[in-house]
Amino acid sequence: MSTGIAASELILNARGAVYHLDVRPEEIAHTIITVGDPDRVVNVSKHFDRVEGQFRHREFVTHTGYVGNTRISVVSTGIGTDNIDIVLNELDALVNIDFETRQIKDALTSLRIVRLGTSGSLQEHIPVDSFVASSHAIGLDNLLPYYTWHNTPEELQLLEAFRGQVRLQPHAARPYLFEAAPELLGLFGEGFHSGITVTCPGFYAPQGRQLRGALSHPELIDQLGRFTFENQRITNFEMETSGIYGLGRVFGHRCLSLSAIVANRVRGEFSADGNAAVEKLITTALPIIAA
Ligand code: R1P
Ligand code: URA
Repeated sequence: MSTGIAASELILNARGAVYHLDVRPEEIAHTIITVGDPDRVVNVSKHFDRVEGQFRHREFVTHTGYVGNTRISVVSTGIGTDNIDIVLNELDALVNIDFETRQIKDALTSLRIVRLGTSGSLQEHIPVDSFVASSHAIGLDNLLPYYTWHNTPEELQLLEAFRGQVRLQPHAARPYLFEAAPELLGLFGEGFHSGITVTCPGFYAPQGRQLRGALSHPELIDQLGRFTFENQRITNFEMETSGIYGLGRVFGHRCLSLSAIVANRVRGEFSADGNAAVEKLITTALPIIAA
């Protein structure tokens, strides 16, 4: 029998926990909520009926517990798809690699992963403090090109329309696209706008914000807001969803991203109380995720 995945590739610490998350296989649930902000983890787990474990390493905080009979782990990712690479790989390893033998398991587990995050709206009619469920993610970041994956014909059509209508700078990463898990998206109709979410490789110029650094693509917000294909529009942008949907496809996990809109970039408005909007998103989504 082979020695399995090398110690340099699947890195385990002294307590047998995976390197960045510091979580052991028995400490993670199969329903996962991801949040960007480590301080948001407790704002989710305070609504659990019981918390059975709390883990923290760097920006990765994990609380595992129960809502009713549903075991849930809430994990902070920090900001950006580079962090999503770490979190999604380590979550997958926790359920699909045997840490004793370092072999991939014969029977694979498909996690349910729901992001509860914040986001900027690209449509005038999607105001601050409203919620968006991301039907698709378009990645302007550079994570997924390092993996191999398959797209559906529908995804490729939408991506081609995007590439035709939104002309990025020649040196920008090539955009990629994935849809949400339909069975999760279907749970969040009422009270949620639904649309395409663009994931950006930064918060300022990559989202068209100019403080002192001049923009190479000043028309970006306008072009994203005007994009349309078969009645589908881009609703919002943020910094993780493409990585979650993309690695969800690579590993066979079911993913959905939900956002509280804290900025409206068409109206130039920012939420007066973004924390209250996020709290409302958590209390709206958690019972549905746990049901
Ligand atoms: C930027 O302020 C951060 O907020 C959004 C973006 O995706 C980025 O991570 O999400 P979170 O509030 O979940 O971190
Ligand atoms: N998060 C983002 O990435 N962009 C915004 O405008 C607001 C939150």
